Amino acid sequence: MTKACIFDLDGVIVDTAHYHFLAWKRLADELGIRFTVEDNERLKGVSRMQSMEILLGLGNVALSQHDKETLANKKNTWFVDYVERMMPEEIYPGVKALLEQLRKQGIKTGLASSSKNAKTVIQRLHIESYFDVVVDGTMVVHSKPDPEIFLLAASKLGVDSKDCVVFEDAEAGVEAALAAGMKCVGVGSPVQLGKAQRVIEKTGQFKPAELEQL
Ligand code: B16
Ligand code: MG
Repeated sequence: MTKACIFDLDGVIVDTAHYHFLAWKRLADELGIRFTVEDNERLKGVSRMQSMEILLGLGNVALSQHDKETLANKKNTWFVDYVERMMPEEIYPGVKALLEQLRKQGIKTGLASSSKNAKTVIQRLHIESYFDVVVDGTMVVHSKPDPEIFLLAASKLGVDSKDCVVFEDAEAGVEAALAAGMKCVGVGSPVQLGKAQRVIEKTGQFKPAELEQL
């Protein structure tokens, strides 16, 4: 029986995934690396420094650790610029209603984002109070597809993995949820997220009654 729903942030609650893409694209252009929307799928859900490595790998570019960190920080300042201009209305339609319905039914809600900017994003959206627990990229060592972030969220919620359902837009995130022994609803394309128990187009279209059919 589902006792908790754990939500990814970027691409599930709000389209910050697009802001990450724009910031990485700007860096790729500066470095002369060809970087497409398809390439960006591999960056979803993984940490900032792992994303940096994937981007450099695409261009066969080798840099020192210091230079990689400098460039990743630069990308982050561009991403944070987007986040600071975000409006609360940017939350995906139906997400707040879903969170409210889940809680009314006694189901706990958690947020588990690889992003070190997750707290700022949910503050901008005014949705901190909708989650019983928030776990972000500052609190884990291993990023998705490692299950650490979801296991930490479940332990903070006091719920067994088998009773948790994760909502994820990234292939790495679906893998992490399954590795944690949880069920997963993929949000996006079945091409990337086919391993999830169910794939939906938009988070807001999901109904709590569907949890028991997973
Ligand atoms: P930051 P999520 C992830 O967030 C993004 O999907 C991923 O593209 C990004 O690299 C990662 O956060 C780290 O973000 O640079 O802000 O720390 O999808 O797990 O909510
Ligand atoms: Mg995501």
